[in-house]
Amino acid sequence: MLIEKSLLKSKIENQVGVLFNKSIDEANEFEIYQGLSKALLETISKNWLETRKKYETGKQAFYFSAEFLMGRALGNNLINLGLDKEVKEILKEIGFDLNSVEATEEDAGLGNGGLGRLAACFMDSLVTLNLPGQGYGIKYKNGIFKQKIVDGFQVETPETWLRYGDVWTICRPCEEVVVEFGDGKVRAVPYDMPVIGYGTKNVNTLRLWEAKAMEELNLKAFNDQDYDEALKDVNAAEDISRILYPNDSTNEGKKLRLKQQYFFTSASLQDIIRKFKKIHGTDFEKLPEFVSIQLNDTHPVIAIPELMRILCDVEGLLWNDAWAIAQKTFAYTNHTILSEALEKWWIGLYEEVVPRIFQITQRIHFQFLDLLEEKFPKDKERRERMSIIQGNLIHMAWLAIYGSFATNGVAALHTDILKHIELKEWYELFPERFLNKTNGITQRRWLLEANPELSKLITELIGDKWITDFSQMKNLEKYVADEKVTDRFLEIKSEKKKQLAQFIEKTQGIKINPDSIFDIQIKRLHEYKRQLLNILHILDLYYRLKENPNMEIHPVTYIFGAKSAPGYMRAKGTIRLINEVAQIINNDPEIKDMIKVVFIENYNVSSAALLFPAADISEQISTAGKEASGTGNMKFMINGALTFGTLDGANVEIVEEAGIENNYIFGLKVEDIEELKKKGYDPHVPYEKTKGLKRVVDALIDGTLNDEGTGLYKELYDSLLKGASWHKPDQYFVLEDFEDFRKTQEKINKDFADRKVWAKKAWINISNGGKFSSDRTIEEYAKEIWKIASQKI
Ligand code: 26W
Repeated sequence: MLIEKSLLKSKIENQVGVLFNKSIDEANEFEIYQGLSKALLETISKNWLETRKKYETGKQAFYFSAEFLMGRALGNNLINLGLDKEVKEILKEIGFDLNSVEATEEDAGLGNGGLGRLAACFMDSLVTLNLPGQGYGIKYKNGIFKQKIVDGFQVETPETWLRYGDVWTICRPCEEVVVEFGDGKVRAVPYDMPVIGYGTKNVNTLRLWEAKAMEELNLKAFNDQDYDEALKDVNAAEDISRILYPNDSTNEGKKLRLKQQYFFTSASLQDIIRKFKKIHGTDFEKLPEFVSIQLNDTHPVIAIPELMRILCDVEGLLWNDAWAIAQKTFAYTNHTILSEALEKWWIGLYEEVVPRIFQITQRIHFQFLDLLEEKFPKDKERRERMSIIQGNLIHMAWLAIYGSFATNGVAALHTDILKHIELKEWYELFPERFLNKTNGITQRRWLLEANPELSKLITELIGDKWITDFSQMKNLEKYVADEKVTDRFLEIKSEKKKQLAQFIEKTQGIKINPDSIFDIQIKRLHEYKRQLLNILHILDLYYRLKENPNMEIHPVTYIFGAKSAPGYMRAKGTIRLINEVAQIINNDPEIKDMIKVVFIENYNVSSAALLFPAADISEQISTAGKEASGTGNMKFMINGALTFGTLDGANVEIVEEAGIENNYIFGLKVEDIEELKKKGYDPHVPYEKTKGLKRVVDALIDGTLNDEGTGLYKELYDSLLKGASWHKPDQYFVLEDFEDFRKTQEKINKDFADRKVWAKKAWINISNGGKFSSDRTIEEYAKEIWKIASQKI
């Protein structure tokens, strides 16, 4: 064991004393949380240091990401350290409940959605596999906003996880660096967060940078009593790490965002180079032998010209030598094909913010044009399509592919679409650079921690190896015909549903029936994810029940959780719509609780941990071709929910593993959509001919529903039937897919009644989830991209 129980207990007492000058009986839950966390930090501190030393001399991978959606640390760390039972007992002895203590921790919400949470799962897998891998990101003072629902509308309020500091991070002033912008310099101060692995002594590091002004105060202005002026530079510098951009769908092209990107990538590279030089001197050709840098989407791609700057301007290398090094050091992951999300920077802004980097980017651009000319002489159109700088815009994805040795998509279908459609010409040019790395999730947080009841059953049946080797899950499959086992699964599911129902009643005052079907859609709100399709269907079901009160259905609870980008009006309109429909249905006595609709306020990592285990149905209904992978789909699957979805992203691989007959697949496929587009899609056709569809679509504008004069519902209506200057009507095929959606929902509703058959399907899904561990994903990155091997301390 890592530490004796009695010793840990005294450490906690001691830390509460040091931090708050209180005795245990005076402390409150939050103070216990902090004292306990510091005691754990103390306990792992030697191992952390030893891990760092061990990694120093060999090859390391660095994950550059603008987002790390870590959620809470305490519960996860306790489980990974194997101390959860002991600590529960210790806290009980001193009069505290571990769950309540854990609940006082704020989520570290340093991410928007899938991309940020993936980075967090990767951190967990890297350390559990003892791999020398470190994360680099930004220590945002405010993470993703807190969502309040007021009269059905989303209202954003600031998130303040750092209000009382963060006990888990430690500051390292001696490793501070300076980052230079066109308009001056700022200090980048590193904060390290330990990443604790399961069943290993290794402790990895997530390094987050905080921006600080060169001078803490302009004293002269202060003495002249000009207080605004005195703090002007301080605020301007600190603005850089003040807030996470709450957007995961459109490239905003904002100056501050570009500053953030350059800030953390420059600081991280300076850090890496300094450490490299300490061991290897100025032998920079060796850099790719010791360093691999993964660029998490285009957000950190400015690192490529920045490394060129460091190697050429600071270290004095020749351009061509530096370029060869850079290209062998970087690898790039693409997470989306939505063109509005592909980052392009206006050259005027880029030049103003980072003038030297602009010159370097231009040189890379011209060098690339030479390469194109060589490979495709006189092909002017190709050159125009593939130029890194096009007109006034710098294409960061193009820069990424050219400046790296590997480009990967995040699910098989997604990578195929990149290779053969979106990035076709790039694939033609560099076929060897394109790879697939299907995403995964950590079973430690999403099964072991989130669903201890199911975890216990699994361990009883197949032992506990699955916790670090998820392919073991396949051994569960032989119990599919064992009704004692599948009945226990049903009991556990029912227990998790009760727990969620309690949470919903406590936090939102809505009573739901734990015996109803829990049909859950939780993810960022976006048109392509089609929450609108889901809610229109619910409204249709409601109308049909009103018309025909004798209609036989199994009671069903539809649960949504989603944040919308603050400026994304259609997404906000959809949230309002869901809440209004919920109001209508939940308060209609005629419905007699046959349907309930719940919108979970402020969906985040912590509430996700309650939602996934309680689901019967996992809604994964994006327009085919649009969801790069999805990772929520995997969290549902391993908790025994059946996928109701389109053949999109990783859904394809989920049904490949678990069988299409054990899930519910509906709707247009990628090829169908291509064909329909060619033929010419007119949404008025399904609107008119699909029974009941017109009624629910018209409800948006005929006075049935009321958006308080905001025009939000009219906007939704128009998006479906009129289109807009930038898109055709119903670009996400909501109306075309409606009929099949409804038919498949009806089938689900019928099938649910046969509990035994349903349990078998769920069990087969659980047994075949092995592929979707981020351990598997990380092993692939480690072997095929980073070329790193485990280094156990
Ligand atoms: C520039 C604004 C912006 C910010 C973030 C645009 C796009 C993004 C991300 C690409 C959004 C994102 O989270 N993408 C998701 O990445 C997951 C992890 O690979 C995938 O599972 C999801 O399908 C993908 O939408």
